Formats: sequence, structure tokens, C-alpha cells
Amino acid sequence: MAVLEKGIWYPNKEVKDLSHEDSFELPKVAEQGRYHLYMSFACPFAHRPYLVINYLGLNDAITVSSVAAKRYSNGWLFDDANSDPLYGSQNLVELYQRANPSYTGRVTVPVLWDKQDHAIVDNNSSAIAMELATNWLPLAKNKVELVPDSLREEIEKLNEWLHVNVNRKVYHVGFATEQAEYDLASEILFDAMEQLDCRLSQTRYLYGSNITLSDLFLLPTLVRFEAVYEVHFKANKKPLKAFENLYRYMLDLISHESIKKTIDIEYMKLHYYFSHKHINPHGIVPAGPAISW
Ligand SMILES: N[C@@H](CCC(=O)N[C@@H](CS)C(=O)NCC(=O)O)C(=O)O
Repeated sequence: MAVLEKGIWYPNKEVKDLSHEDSFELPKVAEQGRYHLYMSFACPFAHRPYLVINYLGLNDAITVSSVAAKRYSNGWLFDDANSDPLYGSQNLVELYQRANPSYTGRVTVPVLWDKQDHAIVDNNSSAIAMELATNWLPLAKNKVELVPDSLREEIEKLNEWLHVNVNRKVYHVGFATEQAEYDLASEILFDAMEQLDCRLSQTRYLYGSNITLSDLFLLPTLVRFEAVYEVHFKANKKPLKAFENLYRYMLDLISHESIKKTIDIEYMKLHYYFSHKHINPHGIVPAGPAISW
């Protein structure tokens, strides 16, 4: 773990030692060309706003770049393949320090960056994804309402449930250090998967026949399951393929070219297997599994 505390970088400090974490609450306004999204192709949370940008066709309205796949104890880095297009920074810490020289908190992706004020607008993936899906719609080429007004409250509730029981829970499974902790996390995760599989036996997407923001919250975890979570995180109580409806749903979503192009399996594998030395000490990246989609 690694944190910034009053602007000073501690690569090996436990996050629980932090007395508080600063947040960014700059005013948000959609504006063509003004903002940049720093993300990582590996991170399921950063995948949310990246999916919204691609599905809605916001690519001309906002620029996007990824950090490097390999993460070391000193945090997210940039390299030749994935450089910082705005400032040529060496790592993400520099950007947080540039935005707020006395920042205290984790240095995470995604980051929504204001190119005009050289500032972080937000670093919360749920809030960024919601913002792009709603207030940025006028700038979108594909003007699909991912959050119809009549469903907004329900979508927010389901997104939170997905975050707690699926998107984050799979990390609790993978990072458990005691059997009982693993067993409990695995049970909660796979109960949630069963519930979702059942829901999707009745409906094409989570809310009927139209894709909503909730689908773009669930998908990032599903597309990482076979290549990473089943092996690296031992999230294999039941293979994803055996959840017939969830699997059909995942394939349906990725049949959209704008969604499929956001998925980079090789980058994901390199990131997870190489970077999590506490669960894969030699950083060996497995050859498989072969992904059939
Ligand atoms: N608040 C964040 C958390 C995102 C998050 O946990 N990102 C991970 C990568 S998947 C990260 O950057 N971790 C770095 C760290 O915790 O030091 C969000 O949901 O936007």
C-alpha cells in the first residue's frame, strides 16, 4: 500500500494509518476539450468512466490515457507505451502533488483532470461515471440515456450494491489472508452472482432491453473473471461460464464494438499477476486461459 500524507509520498504506509483522506470537490461542468481522464486498463473502477466515454461516443469531448501496466511498490507509473500526455510525469503521485501539494490520501485511478486549471476535478469512479453519463450527454455522439430520470434512484442503489458485493468483494476474496475471511468473502460474492444470474434470466440487461449505467458497473468485473479473478484471486467457487445468464449477458454487452474496444486482456493480466507480489510473489504471468470471446 502507498499513500500521500500532507503531500509527502509514503510508498509502504498502511492506508488505515491515515487520519483522514482529502477529497476533490471542484465544480463540474461538461466542456469540450477541457478535461482528461487518467485511467488504467486493469482497474475495474477506472473502467466505468472509460466505458461511458466509449459507449456514448464522448471520445472527441474528453481525452484519455492509461498508466503503465506494471505497478511497483512506488505506485502507478507512466512508461513509453503509457506516458503522461499532459506533463510527461514519471508517476501518478506527481499529478496528485501538482493538483494539491498538501494532499493526504491514496493515489488512485481514475482521475478526472482539468487541463485548464491543472487540477483534479474528481477521483471517485462512481461520481465521474455518473457525471459523464448525465451532464455530458449533450456532447455525446451516441446520445443514449444511461441514467433515465425515472430510474436514477434505483440505478444509484444498484450501483452501490454492485460496488460492495461484486466489484470490491472480488478483491476481498483475492486479498484475504485467513481462510475464514476468504470463505466469507467468496460466499457473499457468489451469492450476489447467483442473484444477478437469476435476474438476468428474466431480462436482457439489468433494467430491461436498454443498457444503463448499472450494466457498465457490472461488466468490468465480469470481463476480468476468467483471465484474472478465477486464478489469481481464487474466485472460483463456480466458473463464470457456469452462470449461463451472466455469461450470455457479458457476451451481449461486449458484442458492442464501442464496449469491446475498452477491454485489454493482456494489459490486465500483466498488471494483476506482476503487480500483486503479496499473492503472486514471483510475478509470473500465466500463459492462459484462452479467452474465447
Ligand atoms: N475511489 C476510487 C478507488 C479506485 C481504486 O481503488 N483504484 C485502484 C486501482 S483498481 C488504485 O488506484 N489503487 C491504488 C492504491 O490504492 O494505492 C474509485 O472508485 O474511484
